[in-house]
Amino acid sequence: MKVTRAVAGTAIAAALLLTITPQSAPAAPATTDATTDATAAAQGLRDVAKRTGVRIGTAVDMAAFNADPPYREAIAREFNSVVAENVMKWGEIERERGVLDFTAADQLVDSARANGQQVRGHTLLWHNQNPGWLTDGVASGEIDATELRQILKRHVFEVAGHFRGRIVAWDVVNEVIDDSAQLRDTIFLRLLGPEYIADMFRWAHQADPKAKLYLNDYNVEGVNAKSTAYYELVKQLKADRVPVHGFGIQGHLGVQYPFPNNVLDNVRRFEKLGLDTAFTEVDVRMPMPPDATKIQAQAYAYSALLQACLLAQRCVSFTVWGFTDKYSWVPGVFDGQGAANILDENFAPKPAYDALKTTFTLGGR
Ligand code: 9MR
Repeated sequence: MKVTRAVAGTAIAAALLLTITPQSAPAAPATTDATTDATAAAQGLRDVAKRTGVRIGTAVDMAAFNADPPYREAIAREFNSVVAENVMKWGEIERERGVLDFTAADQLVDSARANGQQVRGHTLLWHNQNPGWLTDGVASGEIDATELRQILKRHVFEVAGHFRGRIVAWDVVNEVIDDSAQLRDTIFLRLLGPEYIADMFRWAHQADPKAKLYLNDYNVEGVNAKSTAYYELVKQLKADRVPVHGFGIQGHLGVQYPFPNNVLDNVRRFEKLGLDTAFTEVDVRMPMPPDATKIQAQAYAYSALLQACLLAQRCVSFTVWGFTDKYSWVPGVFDGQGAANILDENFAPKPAYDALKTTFTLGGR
């Protein structure tokens, strides 16, 4: 794992990487160690994150939330930011055309408020998890371009309007550029043309003027063709005075792949355009079964992404896409892979959890 590339050349990075390497951690007097360990163990990630100004978040699976008290308790203890893994997506909210169901999403927002957590909104537009009536209607030609634009606008006003004032940041458009760095071929691009992206931001801003409005995607951690396409898109949106405020870097990594190049440089170039940044869906999967090497590589990757966030100026939050291996989208999508999260199936901390804690403790602004 070439984790040091992400933050190379900085003393703090070197120090952090050293401290999460058990073999090279300097020995300290036993009493100090014991005290420090006890204090750290009593604290959740949110406690150690606090002094850095970077929020620590998780995606929440509302089925697990309602069925599994330890899951719910861990969310309250460890995180000061949450995002709905699924229940704010269009297909979940408007399963039947014209019938809006905010029950599960409201439950999450209410619980966040009770626990002093911010809420990220995910997502107002995506090419997946859309209502059947929408995709079928477009496919059959029953919904034409004019109607699609009206439907989309109404959707933004209904959903962002419903949560107005309660969502700190919206993923306004999710995954709108593909891996060949072109605007993704979706029903929205086909029928509405590239202008739909600017429209989405303008509508979202009208619907909830205080929410920070983000573009969000995967495979944009480092400097590469896809992240550069976003960089150019943001420049254009800014030049057109479109209200875009943030760039969300999902951070779905795997230990079997090289760690992305120049993560900090990438974050900084978006910040120079005047945007906030956030890591929005971090997980680090591995070929199963786990072993000590993979688990350690995973800890490095989590830590290195968080280091880039802490070393940047305007990286506001670091969100993991689920926190326990008990509930994860990974095994269902990537055959033979899993163990992507920071706690195991029994909610016991893995080295990645400790690495995040150490990184938060030592890093800062
Ligand atoms: O984790 C989500 C999973 O439960 C859903 O089945 C899936 C549907 O495609 O979406 C997953 O979340 C995705 C997120 O919304 C956008 N970025 C990629 C995430 C993982 O697929």
